[in-house]
Amino acid sequence: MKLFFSQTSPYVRKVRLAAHHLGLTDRLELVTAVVTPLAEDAAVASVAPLSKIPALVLDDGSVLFDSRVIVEYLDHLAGGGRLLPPPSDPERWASLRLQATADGLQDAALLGRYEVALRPEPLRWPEWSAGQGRKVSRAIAALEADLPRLKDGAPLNAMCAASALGYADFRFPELGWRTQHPALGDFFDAYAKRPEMVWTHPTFTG
Ligand SMILES: N[C@@H](CCC(=O)N[C@@H](CS)C(=O)NCC(=O)O)C(=O)O
Repeated sequence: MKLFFSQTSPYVRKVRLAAHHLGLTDRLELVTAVVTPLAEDAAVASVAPLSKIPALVLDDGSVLFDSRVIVEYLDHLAGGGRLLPPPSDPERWASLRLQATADGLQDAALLGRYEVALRPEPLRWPEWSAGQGRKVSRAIAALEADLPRLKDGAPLNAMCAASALGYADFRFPELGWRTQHPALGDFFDAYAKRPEMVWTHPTFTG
């Protein structure tokens, strides 16, 4: 399978963490793609209408995109039920909410990033950026409130949170979120030492 990928994308990182947990890393051929709303990657756009990464091209040529869909597919390939509790377990819905919180943190941080990296300075809108920043802050607080689930819950919980917090650190180190959320900081800093976190760490060249 081909995974359109960038080392800086937190959504891709979540997928790679899941693949590692499931023993599927070797099945993913990483294909580098540089995508922004202003610069599409022709290869990605030709298979995925939104031209976003991650996008996964299966061996039969069909394509899956959106990290949540890809993660579910990988879990299915690995036998199912290894990332999330079953639908009969209320914890499943708590895990999916946690994933939505972490993905939403990434969405807001990415929009904040595009605002400074892509939008011409005269067109920037500080109030809008501040609104994205508030979403990021509330999402981080919500992740800390879910700390027991990050430590002892379904495996996908920590992968989602770690990808999102790693992206916040990478793009907005000045946020200093550990000051207000030291327990979450301790959790993340310990989790970030895992080998799969180290080799999926975002880099400026990725
Ligand atoms: N909901 C999507 C979001 C994916 C996404 O926004 N990826 C970014 C890279 S980090 C992207 O492809 N941006 C290009 C664009 O917005 O055109 C997912 O979970 O996969």
